Amino acid sequence: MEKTFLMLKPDAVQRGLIGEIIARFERKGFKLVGLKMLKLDREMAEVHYQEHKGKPFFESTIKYITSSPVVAMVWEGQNVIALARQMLGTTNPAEACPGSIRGSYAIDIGRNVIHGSDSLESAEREIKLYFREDEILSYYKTGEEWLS
Ligand code: D4T
Repeated sequence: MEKTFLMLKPDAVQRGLIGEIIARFERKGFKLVGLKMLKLDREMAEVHYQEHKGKPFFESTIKYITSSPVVAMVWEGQNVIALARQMLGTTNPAEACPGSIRGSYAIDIGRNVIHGSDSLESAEREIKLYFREDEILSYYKTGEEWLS
């Protein structure tokens, strides 16, 4: 089954949005298979955002993402990578659909509350970056037979 990496950013933690955002993915029908809270150091943040090194927003993004704890998660489900990105909304909350997570809870591109892998390749890379294999669980979740 497909897996994706989602991360609640420092503003989501500080603004008390952890439960509300996790609930959206639970209600959608996805399965939480990995969860940890951590504070990123600069090295880890630079690896996470390596594709943006040298861009004008790189430094501010690193400062923001390392400013406070984050919640790192692995979610599992049919087509979860693309569907989770839809649920997140566009990178810039100013353009995100009002019902999406960024459209509901964020205003500024530099404080967009959540990260989600944008492809199978990045999901695999990001899951490996944050989780050891034994930290990702495989289990039956009640009701999953009603999802497809
Ligand atoms: P992340 O990776 O944080 O989930 O965001 P996205 O996948 O939706 O978007 P991204 O990689 O293009 O951007 C990474 C991160 O940089 C911030 N950013 C981005 C910014 O402050 N200004 C900008 O112009 C862009 C493009 C927001 C997200």
